[in-house]
Amino acid sequence: KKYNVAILGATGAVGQEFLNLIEERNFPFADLKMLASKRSAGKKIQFMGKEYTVEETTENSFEGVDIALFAGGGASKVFAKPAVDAGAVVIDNSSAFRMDPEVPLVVPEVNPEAIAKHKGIIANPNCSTIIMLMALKPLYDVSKIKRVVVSTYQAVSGGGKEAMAELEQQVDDIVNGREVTANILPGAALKKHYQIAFNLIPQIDVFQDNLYTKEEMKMVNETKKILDDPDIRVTATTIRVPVYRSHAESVNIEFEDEVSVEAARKAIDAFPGAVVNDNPDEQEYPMPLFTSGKDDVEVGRIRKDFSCDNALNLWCCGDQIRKGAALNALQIAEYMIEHDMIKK
Ligand code: 2RA
Repeated sequence: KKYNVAILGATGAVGQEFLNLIEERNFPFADLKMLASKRSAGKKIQFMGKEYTVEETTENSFEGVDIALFAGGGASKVFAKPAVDAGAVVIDNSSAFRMDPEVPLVVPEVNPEAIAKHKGIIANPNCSTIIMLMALKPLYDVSKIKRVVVSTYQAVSGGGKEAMAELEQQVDDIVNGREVTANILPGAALKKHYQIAFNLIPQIDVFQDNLYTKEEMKMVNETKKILDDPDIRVTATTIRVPVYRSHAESVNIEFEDEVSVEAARKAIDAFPGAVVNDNPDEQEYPMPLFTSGKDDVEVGRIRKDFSCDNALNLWCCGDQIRKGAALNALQIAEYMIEHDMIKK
């Protein structure tokens, strides 16, 4: 069977990765529609030997579409219902529907059983949540997790193509002695912007009344929903770092029972989509430069937390655009195809 696919946000970093992965994974598509904002309409995209013209997304863009891959952003709220009404299943990378009780929030390796409950929309979790859960889920199956403390080191790709270009431009300006400008990070719509090159910015998304950012609360709330465990205690600090496209995370985990480093390594290595890269004697550990462009989330620096009973520390890295967004969404579609869950 082949499926008619629409990509909403085809010209962005995640949209481009959808196309890379569709080709790389031989995704069974028949028709392919490239949808974007009015600003991008008319652009040409060469893909698998064919030229596509980007169309402006309208409520009528989804006639005959089986699978609508939404790259993220505000358009999701506007076009999810028209797409579902037209008969498409929407896999949405934006945060619009993630906490909606009617919408499954899915990491296919972690909670695939949630997919069947969908009512037309399936939400892709936030990239930093996906990457963390690829390390947490295999450990959760060894011993129930009571508490997670995570600090993230998030690539500029999370801010989109513009943020990646801004990092590159700032480094170039610094190296060439030119004045540095900042207009994108920590967020284009925010009133203040700061240099990211050779700097760290402790803000991703807007601040809430509880002094956490939306990004930090996404990690807290999404983890509870995906693990279906309202009791798990999570606290997060999310930081923007001058790295191109892999997020890195330092995670402290408290379990109900003692989990040895060996048991943790074994469980993670057996978990599809996660690999252990953890050999201190050989200075081997995950680094964002080397997980970029790869599917797997790498986990290392696994060690006991001596300050707390039944606790471990670990370090994990994963490509934010790939497993953190486009790959996870496409794997949801693949799972649905494998289990004949998509009406043709
Ligand atoms: C970020 N997780 O890293 C957010 C959205 N991609 O900016």
